[in-house]
Amino acid sequence: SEQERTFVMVKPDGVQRGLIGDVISRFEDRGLKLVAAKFKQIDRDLAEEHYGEHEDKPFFDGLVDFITSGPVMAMVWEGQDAVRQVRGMMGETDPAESAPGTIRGDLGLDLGRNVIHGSDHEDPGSNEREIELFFDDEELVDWERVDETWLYE
Ligand code: YYY
Ligand code: MG
Repeated sequence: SEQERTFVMVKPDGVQRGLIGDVISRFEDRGLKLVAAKFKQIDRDLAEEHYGEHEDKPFFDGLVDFITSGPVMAMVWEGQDAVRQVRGMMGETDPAESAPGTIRGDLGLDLGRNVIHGSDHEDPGSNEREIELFFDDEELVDWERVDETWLYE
């Protein structure tokens, strides 16, 4: 299967709770490669564009309030089938429905405070769109992990 890139962000609840390191460790341990990272405060315009698919939903305003309520850790991770693999590691949208062992299943309890965002494998192109929204091309770093020959056949 293909090498691909996915957009991930530790949300304000995860930052405030000191969970950035835990989330990064899970992706590093899995063998995914960090390609870009940016700790930033999202403004309302960016939040509304990022979550544009949900603009008609009843939870939209609360979601924008939440995601702009404190800094986030925005990242790009690369690997084989990365979009779907990261979604699997995240668990379900609702932490209460997420299996233990997943990020949301281990680190959260409430739907509106679910610690992490990841591009949706059921929305093809969302990864590229989200990466472009948060990062300039020159911020994406081209490098090789020393263990790549041991991670892939
Ligand atoms: O991609 P994912 O984050 O798993 O869920 P989405 O359906 O894209 O919703 C985005 C975001 O909105 C979700 O992480 C929590 C919040 N949300 C909510 O507060 N209430 C809902 N009923 C659905 C989603
Ligand atoms: Mg989504």
